[in-house]
This record gives sequence, C-alpha cells and structure tokens, in this order.
Amino acid sequence: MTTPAPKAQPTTPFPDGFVFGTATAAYQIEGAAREDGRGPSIWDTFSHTPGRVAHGDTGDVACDHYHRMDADLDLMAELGVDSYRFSISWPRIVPSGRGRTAQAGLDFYRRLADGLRERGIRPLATLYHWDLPQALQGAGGWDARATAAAFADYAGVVGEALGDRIDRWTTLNEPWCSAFLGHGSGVHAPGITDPVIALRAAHHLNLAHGLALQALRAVVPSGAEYSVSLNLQAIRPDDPDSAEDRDAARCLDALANRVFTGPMLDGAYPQDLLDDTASVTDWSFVQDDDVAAIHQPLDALGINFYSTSRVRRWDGTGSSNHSAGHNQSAASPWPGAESVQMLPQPGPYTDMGWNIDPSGLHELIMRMHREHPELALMVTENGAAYPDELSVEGGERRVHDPERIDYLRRHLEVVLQTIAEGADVRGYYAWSFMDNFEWAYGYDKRFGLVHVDFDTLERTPKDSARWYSRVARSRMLPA
Ligand code: GCO
Repeated sequence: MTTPAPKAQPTTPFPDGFVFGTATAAYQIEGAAREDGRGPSIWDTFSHTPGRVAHGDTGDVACDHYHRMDADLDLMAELGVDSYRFSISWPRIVPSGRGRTAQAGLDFYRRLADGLRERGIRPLATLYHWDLPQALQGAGGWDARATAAAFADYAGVVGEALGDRIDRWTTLNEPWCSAFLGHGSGVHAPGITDPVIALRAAHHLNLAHGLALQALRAVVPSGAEYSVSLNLQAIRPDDPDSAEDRDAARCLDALANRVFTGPMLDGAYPQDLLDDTASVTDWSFVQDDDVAAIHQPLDALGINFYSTSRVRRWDGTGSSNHSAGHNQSAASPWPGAESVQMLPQPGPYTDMGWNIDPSGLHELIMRMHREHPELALMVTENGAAYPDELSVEGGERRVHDPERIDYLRRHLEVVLQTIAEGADVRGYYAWSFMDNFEWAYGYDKRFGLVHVDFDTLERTPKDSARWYSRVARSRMLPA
C-alpha cells in the first residue's frame, strides 16, 4: 500500500531555490515593429489582414516595451520576482529569417539581459514565440524543412551574442499553437487550414527544437540550462467508464501532447498518432535521423497551463464544438480526429471563456513526473484574463482583481501539492507581467499583473501584482 502524500498546507514554504517569475513574449509587448532594422513577421502580416484580429488590433505599438524597457524592469524589480521569461524576436535579429543579422536587435536583448541581472532578476529567454520572419513564410514557413535549419542558425547567432549573460534558454513556446492553430484551424498566423501542413509543421518545429539545442550548446558557455515550453493539455474522457470516450481522449492526447513529448523526450513518434493520422499523411516527411536530432537532453520541461478539456467519441451529428478550451477555434485544429467531440466544460470561466480547473495542472505535473522522473519541471505560464477596471482612489490608480488572485493562488497551491508528492517543480511564471496583445483577441483580453492603458500606455500594478509580490518575497502563500 502506498502512503498518501502529505497534504501541502498553504503556509508550507516553497522549496529553497524555487523560482517565482513573470512572462511575456516579444510580439505581444515590444511594439517598434519597423524600427532598428526589424523585418516583418507572420504576426505583422496576419494582424494587418482585415478580419484576423479583433478590432483590427496589431502589435505595431503594443505596450511600447521596446522604448520603455528600463521603466518596465524597474516595475518588475519592485515586484521582487526572481526571474523573467521573455522571448527574442527572430525578425529583430535576422530580419529576413536567414543571412544578415541586425546588430541593433542583439543590442536590445543585451541591454534587457543586463538590466535584469543588475536588478537581480534572472533572464529566461525563449527563442521562438510565434513571430516567424515573413520572408521565411514566403519560402514555405514551417511547412518547409529548411525553416528548421534557419532556426538553428538564428539560435547559434543569439547564443553566440548573448550566451555570456543568459544562461536559461527555451527553444519553442507552445509548438502546438504554431502548428495546429497556425496551420490547422488557421486562427493564428499564418492562417493556413490544411491538416497535412499542420502535421508537417509540427514535425519541422520538433526538428527546429532539436537543431537549435545543438546549435546553442555549441556556442553557449557550459552550465546553461535548456528547456522547451509546451501547452500540455489535460484531456478528460466525458464518461471515464466508456472505452469509446477514453479512446477519444487518447487520440487527442497524441495530437496535443505526445506529438511533441514523443520525439523530444522519448525519442519516437507515438505509433497511435501515426495510425490515427494515416488517412491524412504517411509521415514520409520524417527523415531517417530526424528523431535522433530532436531527442536532445533537456534540463527542464516548461508546462504552460490554463484550463482543461473534455471529449467524447462523436458520431458526426451536430457540432464537434472545437471551440472549447485554451486557444482552440471553430474550425478543427485536430487532423485525423474527426470522430472526437470537444465538450463544453463546466465553469467557472475566465474572460477567455476558459474553465478554471487547477486539478488539470496537478494531473499534468504528476504525469510528467511519473513518465520522466529525472526531468525538472517548471510552470512557464499560468494566469487568467479578466475585464479589469481601473479606478482612482485617494489620488492613486488601482485595479482590484480578486478573481485573478484567486486563480493564481489555487494554481500555486497545486504546485505546492505536487512538490509535496515528489515532483521536481523548480519554478512558476505568472502569465503575464503586463496586459498585452492577446493574439487573435487583440487588446481585449487582459492577463497582466500590471494594467496597461492602451491609449496612454501608462502602467498600473493591479492588486494581483501586490499579492504576487508578497508570495515571491515571503516564498509562501499568504494566509
Ligand atoms: C499562449 C501564449 C501566450 C498567451 C497566453 C494566453 O499560451 O497562447 O504562450 O502568448 O498570451 O497563453 O493565451
């Protein structure tokens, strides 16, 4: 009989060395889209295409972080976080995707890394958070194998220039979204809806990850740590006693999770994934040594978590309701899963319409711990959008966001619980440091700890920022 794990108390301190961080991504905050030699990315093209993004919003200005970096870092230092996860904009460094590099772009991230270190905040750099240089899209984008090699070259350039001051690297952010929202449902850039391309893109992203790790390790001083951030999905069968519903969950688990963890962590694509998608593709785009190239050692796995999914076997009548859950859409992003129906989840919901269920985070952390006990884990994104209201009280600007505090607290309680149960969870990054460009939703959805007025660009820490600051400084959840 196994002894039940002790129940973590909210007053249990987080372990020594546990990292409290916040996260952002380049296109969502930087603005300065045409400055200092930056080339256009697929998100510039997509956001400037009418009908793609709510209200026609673009990242042209975003939070104007490119020009306000120092003030933003001061604000971050006031929060007392240990680490900041940001992304490097590929088209700012290599404007055409391959070839000539832009020194000004490298200088910006050098100043960012130095500014963080001066303030005692450890940088964690993501190399790809969806802003593929448009010139590469013109040459096929993630549908083209050569994009993986171009990514490795870019990783080498960045590692060479910044490896002396950044020692935590993430290759890709949420390749599921790049592959399946970008090429399956088409709600993200480049807006393609083709199941074969979606699967090929997934493979080329995997290959890019493996080649980039090799390129980084060749130039970055030893001792650096490497990871990838996956939006692993907690997929539950509607009726756990139904073999058909369990099989539907297995099918989506392969397409959402194991299509990445298979080659990256286990060194093989799962057979059931190949079987399920056989009517779509024979996977002949996977060449002989690809999986070995993808299967590189990792120091940590980043998990991005927001909500859960529920599925059942579908007889093809009615709507398959693919709109449920995090970052999914009305058109199906799931190639080969025509007989799977996504079901609406019970609430409560955030402003995204995503259900709140921290048990999904518990499930995913414990699963990864079980399957890869040697792998350190980090929650590299977790957070909630709410329609925040700014008020002025006694001359002071305030944003009261108790729901967001509750969301963060409940997920941090789960993190403590998984640590008590033996999982090696090293850190937690709240998404996001500040309100920003929420992809197809534009500026409508606010995930920040810090409020941004998108007319004046004024920043106001929300109550959740004060709360998170207490957590980061005291290393425990306040009673
Ligand atoms: C993602 C991205 C972030 C999002 C966040 C909220 O998960 O989609 O990594 O860029 O803004 O997740 O949707």
